[in-house]
Amino acid sequence: MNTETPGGPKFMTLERHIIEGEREHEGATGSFSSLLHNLSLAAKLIWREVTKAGLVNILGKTDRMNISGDVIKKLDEFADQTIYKAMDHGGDLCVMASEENEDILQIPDDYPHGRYVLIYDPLDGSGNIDANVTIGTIFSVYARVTESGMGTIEDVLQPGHRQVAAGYLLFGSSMMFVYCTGHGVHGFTLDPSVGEFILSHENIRIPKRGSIYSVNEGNFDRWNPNTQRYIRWLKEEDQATGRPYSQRYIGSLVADVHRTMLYGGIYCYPGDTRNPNGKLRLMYENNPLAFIIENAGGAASDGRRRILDIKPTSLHQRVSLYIGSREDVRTAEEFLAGMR
Ligand code: AHM
Ligand code: MG
Repeated sequence: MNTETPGGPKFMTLERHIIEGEREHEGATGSFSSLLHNLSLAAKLIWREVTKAGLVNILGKTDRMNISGDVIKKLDEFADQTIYKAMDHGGDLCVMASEENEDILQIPDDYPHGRYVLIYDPLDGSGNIDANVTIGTIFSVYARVTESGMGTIEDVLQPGHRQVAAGYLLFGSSMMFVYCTGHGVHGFTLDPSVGEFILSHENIRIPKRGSIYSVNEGNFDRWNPNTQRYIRWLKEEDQATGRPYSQRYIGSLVADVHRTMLYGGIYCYPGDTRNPNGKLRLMYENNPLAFIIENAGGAASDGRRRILDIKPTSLHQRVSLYIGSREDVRTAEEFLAGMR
């Protein structure tokens, strides 16, 4: 999409971008656009709460645990419920799944059931909330595989390459809505004075190789020797290959991957002796971010397979993640295969 006009750059809002994208698809019904529109409303509602978090004592832990055993904080619940409520009535979805819920989430009987499936991590990096560090929401959209009526687990458990869209919201020093429908990755920044997302990062491309690695190195002793050798290699001095790499780790996956996409390099969450498949969830975290990074020219792997080719077996399945610049991910795979 060209944003230049004789009078200067177009004023490209998210709304306009979505509608212009829809016009490029013959036979589009508007359902997909309405889905993205409702998500952008949820984004603003969550951002409003996030900015007030320290003021209204919304923080603090509830005694409920999520399916992965983490204590859920109240802001997670708010984000979870807000997304569900913003999306349940539009007639665009047949089923949803949220990282905070054990089972799939049905659309209420009294609302129409649509063609799409929404999978989301309502508030990723929530361990960072109390420290006012960037957190985010990750989402993934598929077309249903069943014919009609209520969606099923079969509609949800599709491999990542079948995503029709993915994106994330970033609650940082500004609020961003980044999304991809398979035609480039585009980032919009919220202008709070008018309440609109404005195109700020058009067609993001990740560098082929970077000089930053991002991993929780506190787990070093739990990694297998190949993983350890790879991380050690990144830290060795060698001017010819641009090493040592710098290390950055926010501890919010969505923020670490966003930085990796803009600056290049690699984010890793390897399997270890405690979590053989790592910590991150295929459906809620790895697949949507892999779809985005691949569309930005990067790569995402579990160490030996392309993330988007993995056939999911369960809703909360965990998979190791190596994501970022194409050449960095290839180097990681070579180390993990014992080739280097
Ligand atoms: P969550 O906050 O949705 O539970 O996601 C898991 C988070 C990721 O955002 C982050 O990258 C990772 O857990 C950090 O884990 P660790 O503390 O083991 O480094
Ligand atoms: Mg998460």
